[in-house]
Amino acid sequence: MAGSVPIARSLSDIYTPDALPTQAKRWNNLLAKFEEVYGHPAEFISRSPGRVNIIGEHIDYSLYSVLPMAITADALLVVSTALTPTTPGTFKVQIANVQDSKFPSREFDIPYETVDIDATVHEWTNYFKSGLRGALEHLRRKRGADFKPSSMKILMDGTVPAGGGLSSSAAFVSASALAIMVANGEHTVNKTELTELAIVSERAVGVNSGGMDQSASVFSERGSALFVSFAPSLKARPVYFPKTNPELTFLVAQSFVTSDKFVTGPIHYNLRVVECSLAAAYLNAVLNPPGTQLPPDAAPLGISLHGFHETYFALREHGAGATSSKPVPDQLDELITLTKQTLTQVEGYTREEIASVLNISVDELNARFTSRFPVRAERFKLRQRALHVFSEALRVLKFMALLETGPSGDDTASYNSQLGALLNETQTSCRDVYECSCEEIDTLCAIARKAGSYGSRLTGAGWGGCSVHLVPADKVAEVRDAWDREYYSKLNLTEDQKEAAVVVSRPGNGSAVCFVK
Ligand code: NG1
Ligand code: MG
Repeated sequence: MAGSVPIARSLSDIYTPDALPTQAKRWNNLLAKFEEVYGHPAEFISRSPGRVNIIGEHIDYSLYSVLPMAITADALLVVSTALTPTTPGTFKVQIANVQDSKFPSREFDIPYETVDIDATVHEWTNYFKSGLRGALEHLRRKRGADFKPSSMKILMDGTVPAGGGLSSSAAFVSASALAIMVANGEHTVNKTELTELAIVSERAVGVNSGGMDQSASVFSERGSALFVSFAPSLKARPVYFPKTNPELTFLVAQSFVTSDKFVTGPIHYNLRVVECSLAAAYLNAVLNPPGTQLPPDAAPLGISLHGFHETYFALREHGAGATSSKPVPDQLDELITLTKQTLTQVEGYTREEIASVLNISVDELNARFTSRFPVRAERFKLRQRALHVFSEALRVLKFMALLETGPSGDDTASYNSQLGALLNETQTSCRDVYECSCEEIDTLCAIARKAGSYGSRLTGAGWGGCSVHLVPADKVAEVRDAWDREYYSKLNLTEDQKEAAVVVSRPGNGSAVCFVK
């Protein structure tokens, strides 16, 4: 059914041909391991992939559109429901991981009504539990308050590197939510519903994330990138890259700097989300006449406390901008100009300064903006964060326009350079304005550009993790060699790490369910 998560009949429905031999071996091992651990065969496997983001960084939580694509690496949950709960009023979950030394097995008796998640401890099963919580809330709304969830035995295998910017977390949460739906008899799972519940659930682990990763994980289609928009509601559509000569490839290169949002959230990721919300609220307070200002929770999916997008809608209708007929790129240009005029303090703003413009007390500001996801900062760089968001949203639109027009005539080299230049501008903005890059990523980008990459940048949250590079097929070997020589040989990498350091990323399929015959 269109719009629902596909039920795969064979592995070739899920993976690209080049990945099949490795995946077939992995799936057989997994099914055998399930029998070994639980003593009987599994019923089904739920699958959700990681993603690489091509362009549109740190703007999803401000509800601007992004362009990611799914990768082959994924989270698999092998499941059976042949398990009887032992405590009245609860159901049972047994969960094991193929990497059991790193992720030990757990068993939970969970009350029908609530799933407790302790976001203060770093525990691998919290990602499962957050998918569980979201899926059960969804099922309870659908089936009624006396719904009794099914018990489950699970074996998990994740191949997306954790903390590597390829979104292992969203793959795990989406695959978990999907597994829970199927285990409870929902074989037709709506992609939009699954994505929305995965987005909201993942915040239970303590990161105030946007919706790009879950959308990419659920909706992606082989051979295409995915244009995801969040406002006024979640929409995703495949986008194809035009044929060029030489052909374009995306290389994904690990920096091996692990950035864990769970640990660094208060000074990195969650702080950026707060800075964006504060900047939106500040612009709204200054630019929109009193009486037209927005309620603090106006954004869909609860994504942003106070989205730029809504600020702009209010602006268009009542305020300084009042330009409703302008096309979106012009609106963004206008927001850039207004930001430069309004948010003039380069050194940032204190809580007191912001509270006084919003006409609230500092306590109220803290309660409204920094209580659910705590942050640590003396000053909030509202100007820089807003400027990154608007310019990045604009770059996504320019990139899309280039993809839609395609190259003119045979001159694909200059076309490729234009695409690449936008990626390079993103990296500069992430590094200097949003301050979410790191030296190692900057180095990887510089090496790649010198060896023939058209455009190189961080992908995902940043502060480490992965980088993505738009490289013509005939320069791939050169770029790889340069990284080996100038970057990887200087790290103390294991053979496995060397093997996984660089991948040619082919856009893959999104979530799927596969029943075991
Ligand atoms: P990573 O850390 O790469 O999973 C995060 C967010 C995205 C988005 C990007 C930055 C989660 C689940 N994902 O990705 O929503 O904001 O950073 O563009 O936190
Ligand atoms: Mg993540």
